[in-house]
Amino acid sequence: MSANVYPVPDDIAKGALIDKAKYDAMYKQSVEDPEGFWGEHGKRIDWIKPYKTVKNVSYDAKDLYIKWYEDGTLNVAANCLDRHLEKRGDQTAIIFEGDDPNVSEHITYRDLYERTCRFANALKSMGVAKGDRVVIYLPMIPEAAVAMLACARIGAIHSIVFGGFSPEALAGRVEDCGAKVVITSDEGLRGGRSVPLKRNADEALSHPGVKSVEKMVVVKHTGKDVAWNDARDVWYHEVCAAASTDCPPTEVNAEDPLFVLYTSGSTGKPKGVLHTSGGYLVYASMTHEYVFDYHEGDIYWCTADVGWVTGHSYIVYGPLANGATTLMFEGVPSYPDASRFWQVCEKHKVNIFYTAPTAIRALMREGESFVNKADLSSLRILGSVGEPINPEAWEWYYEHVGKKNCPIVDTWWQTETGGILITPLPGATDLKPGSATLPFFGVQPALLDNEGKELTGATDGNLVIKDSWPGQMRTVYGDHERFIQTYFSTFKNVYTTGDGARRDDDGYYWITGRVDDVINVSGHRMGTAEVESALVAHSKVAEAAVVGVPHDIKGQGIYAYVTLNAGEEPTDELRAELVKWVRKEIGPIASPDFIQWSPGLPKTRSGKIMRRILRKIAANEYDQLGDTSTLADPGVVDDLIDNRQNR
Ligand code: 6R9
Repeated sequence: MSANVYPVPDDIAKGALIDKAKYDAMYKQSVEDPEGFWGEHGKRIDWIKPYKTVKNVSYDAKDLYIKWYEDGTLNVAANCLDRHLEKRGDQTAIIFEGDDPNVSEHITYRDLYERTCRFANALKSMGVAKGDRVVIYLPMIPEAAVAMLACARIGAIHSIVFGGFSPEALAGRVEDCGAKVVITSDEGLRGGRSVPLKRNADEALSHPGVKSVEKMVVVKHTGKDVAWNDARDVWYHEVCAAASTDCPPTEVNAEDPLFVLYTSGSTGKPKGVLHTSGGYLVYASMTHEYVFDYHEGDIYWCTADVGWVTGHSYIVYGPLANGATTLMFEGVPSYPDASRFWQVCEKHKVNIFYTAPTAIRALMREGESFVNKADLSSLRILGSVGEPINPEAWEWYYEHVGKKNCPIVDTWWQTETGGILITPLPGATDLKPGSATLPFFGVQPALLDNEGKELTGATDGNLVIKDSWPGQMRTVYGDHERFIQTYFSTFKNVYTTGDGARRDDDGYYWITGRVDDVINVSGHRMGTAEVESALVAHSKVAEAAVVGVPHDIKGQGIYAYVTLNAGEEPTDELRAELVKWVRKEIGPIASPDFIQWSPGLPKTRSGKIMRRILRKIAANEYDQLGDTSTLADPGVVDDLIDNRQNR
């Protein structure tokens, strides 16, 4: 745990939407009177038929239901577009920044509205109706947002598959949700290299299990020649040109599905996480406004991909519902060089910047000179999401990117939660590097022991949420039983997050990682994140991943994979030095038993380290690695096996 505390800066507190007193009062109301609180805040979006019932929830595994605003009706796209036209039709809704630094485009709310209406009509003409599933397999281009909003406009359910996924992964998802239409592009572009999306989609649709797809819509992006199936394929620009810009929004019920998003669990095939319309939009827009202290006119940039939940809630739905200007970036942080993020911040005068710890560590490794090249004076708020941010990376982000005057909101949440649950609010929360701090309004975290007993005070335990919030997932698509089993069976009458956390004396939460990543060394519980954080705090270490390894005496030993900073020599002396260092940082109990030099770590395409693979290699069970198809670079695995330490 880092000892540093960063109080709310005075100028931020003064201008912020929520200060300390307001946070306390609103939080109190939100948990004492959820109906009153969410009844009031539900009005932040436009309803066609206003709701009378706010909340109707039972967490009882035998009779489970989660409903918010259940008798209200609305249209999500109309909330993101139509209602802004009068006041901000000419304001930029989306800034597109291409992979190529010379390509960018401003799209106004009116333009986005018209594009969405045209494409919605085009989808209708292909027979897509309310409740039908549409798979979106696109790069980070404005058409991805248009496609999402067009589905929402006609009540169709979108399911985005990240453009980095393989044909196999795409096929599995298309089959599971029974999509009628797949939307893709000729190619994607990332870091100057093209990705054959249309070819992948063709291959996916040729899988024998995929029988539901009637049409494939193809966006011409790079202009590359692609194979064509006349009976099935249509060009996006052609169907849009033929369609009208007049498309009345379809009225949907608050509990009608908005999207399905597949996410991997600890077991089995990916789950289709289903989110509905009303509660999700209320929660995404409200968290976007308060967590990022969003003010009218701010330029907001979330670097996620729309293929992940962060892109859904915090590139598209939250910001657009709030009438914000949201930046969509097609490229990668390292292209053309490691200053790209900062160049983009300067170019578009970004005020709010939201990214992932893995990106920060990678850029930190390249040194400050890349940050210092850019004018970052427009930045006001920084954010982090996706994994625990180690204090070392936090401090670097704070000092070199934020110049010590931008609060960092470390936002903890999950695909399942729809929006941010535990987070600082810039004007209300003193920061501690590495802590996601305090719950958002309406969120009641609790820590349970393994028997399900609630723990009080400063302690660590299984992180659960005691009551529902409007953005919560409603079911696993096509498998409600799995939903109940996964989230409501381990512990009774709570939502089980699968994460562990520690609460400190100030009531701050420190996420320690997935509970299956907790290791037990001689009867002492230790979060792998804690050891990683210690290793990364060493000046020669760029990144570290720690797993438990079977140990005859201790039960579990500690196995560390370490990536050194560019130019550092991997020597036995340095190994010994790192062991000493960790003993010093945490204590002898945390001494790594093995340190393996690893030039690369196995990561998913969203940047999460796949510890399952690291555990198998450490345990010498590298013949049982399981599915490695979701790895960004499967090649790193061979190197790790060749150089394993525990032979
Ligand atoms: C939004 C997102 C969810 C898992 C979650 C946790 C980890 C996310 C975090 C964090 C510590 C944070 N996680 N944010 N851990 N601090 N600020 O990432 O969704 O892809 O479903 O991942 O990511 O372990 O359970 P998702």
